[in-house]
Amino acid sequence: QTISALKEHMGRVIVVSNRLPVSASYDADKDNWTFTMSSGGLVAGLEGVKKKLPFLWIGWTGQVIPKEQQKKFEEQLLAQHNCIPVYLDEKVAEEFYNGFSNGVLWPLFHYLLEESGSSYREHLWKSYLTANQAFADVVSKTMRATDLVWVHDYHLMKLPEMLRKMQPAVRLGFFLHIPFPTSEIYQIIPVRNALLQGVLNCDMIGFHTYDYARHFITACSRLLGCETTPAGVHYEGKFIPLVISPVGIDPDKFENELRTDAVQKIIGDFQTSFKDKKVFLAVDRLDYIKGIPHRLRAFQLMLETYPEWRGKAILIQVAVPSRTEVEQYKKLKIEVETLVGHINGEYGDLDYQPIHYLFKSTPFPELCALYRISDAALVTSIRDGMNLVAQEYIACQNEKHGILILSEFAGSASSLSGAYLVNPWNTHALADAMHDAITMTDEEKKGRFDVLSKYIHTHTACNWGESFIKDLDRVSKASALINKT
Ligand code: GDG
Repeated sequence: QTISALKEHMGRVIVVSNRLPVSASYDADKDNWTFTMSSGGLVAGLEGVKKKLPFLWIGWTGQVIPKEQQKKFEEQLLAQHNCIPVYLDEKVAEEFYNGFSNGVLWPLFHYLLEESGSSYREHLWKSYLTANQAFADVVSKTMRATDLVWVHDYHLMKLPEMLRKMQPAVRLGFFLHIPFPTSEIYQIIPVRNALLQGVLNCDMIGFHTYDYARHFITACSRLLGCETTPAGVHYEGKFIPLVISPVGIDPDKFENELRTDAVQKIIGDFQTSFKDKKVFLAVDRLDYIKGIPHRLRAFQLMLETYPEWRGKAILIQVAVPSRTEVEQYKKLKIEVETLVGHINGEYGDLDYQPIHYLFKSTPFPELCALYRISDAALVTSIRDGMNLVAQEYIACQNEKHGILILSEFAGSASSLSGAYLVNPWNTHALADAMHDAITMTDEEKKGRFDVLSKYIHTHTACNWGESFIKDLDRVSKASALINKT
């Protein structure tokens, strides 16, 4: 069944995520808002669904919109982007977003106990609940009985339960974009039962990998005493199926960009600048889950162990500023910049800088050109739900067949066979992997690349979004029927 056929019986797809996919600016002279669309993985994943089905996106604006401007803001946002805003008061937003979501859940779900354990506070949890209720109120006011509501990620784990109370018949799905940790770790959080009960109010729950789903099932069984099967969880008289659905990218977007004259020119410039060099590339938000210090130390060890690469191998590290107000991110920035300074000071000279470090977002054309010209990508997160950079690198490589060095701890390691898998905590193994990547035979490189390229073209973002919606439609129809009988 094609997704367009769903139109016959269903209303709209309502996507709910913490942030709306647009940022807004106001021109007071013209009393006019302009919106810039952001380009995250979720935006790409929903592209197909948006074109084929009536669609709405509900989320927080991420900025304060003065009361007197809200009416105009809402009208324009709806007309131009099918988006509906959730407003949060500044203190609630800070405690819900920086405090609880990014200060407690994010580190815990990525197995970072030190960063998480000490930051749990009762008032942060209260703000998380207040914010989730604010989302539930907007969704409840907006939705109609035939709509499908698809909630995203760790910021909104209580929303399904709150919405279910207000709209018992709502057809509701949830997708977790980050890892769900083993229950041994998960059970640390004081509100462990409340969070599970929150998402179990959905008709279907999605994860990137089989392991995340397995961990979730174990947590439901051990902590809530639910009956479970490998396919899902029994909760309050209903069976909630889990789906394993690793998100993809839109490879065409990258391939089309690479064909433009502008990008071809940038590629030419980079090739001149980095002539006779082997280029390693890393692209991440500056986040402690991405293993940036581990990677820098391994690069240093490679220069130490294989001195033939001194003067000849460089690492370009794009580190996009992220969550800059959170203490751990400030500390990480200092650690990374100290290491970069140390390695460049130690191994560089007047004609050679080993690490090119950029603390800024790179424009899309430059990003594609960097993916294209580099000999190997380093995706060496210490934990990562999936990681889309790994796939984007492959989409841009083409006949160059560069090597993807990929952490065993990234969700994408489960699907990207063909990648060179490493344990980022093993500095020696990572240093050796770097050396191997730039000395590998063309034949092996091509073999690995062909497998990866086939995968990213068959498991696209668009397929991901469409298949989730189709599955959710099917299971929520079935559960509605069971509930009636
Ligand atoms: C979360 C999970 C999961 C990065 N730097 C620049 C730039 N980017 C773009 C990349 C990519 C995106 O940002 C990053 O996506 P990731 O998947 O790698 O990582 P998270 O932001 O941590 O995302 C993750 C994802 O959700 C989806 O479910 O895969 O595991 O943590 O698209 O291209 N884009 C531009 N300039 C940059 O400098 N233009």
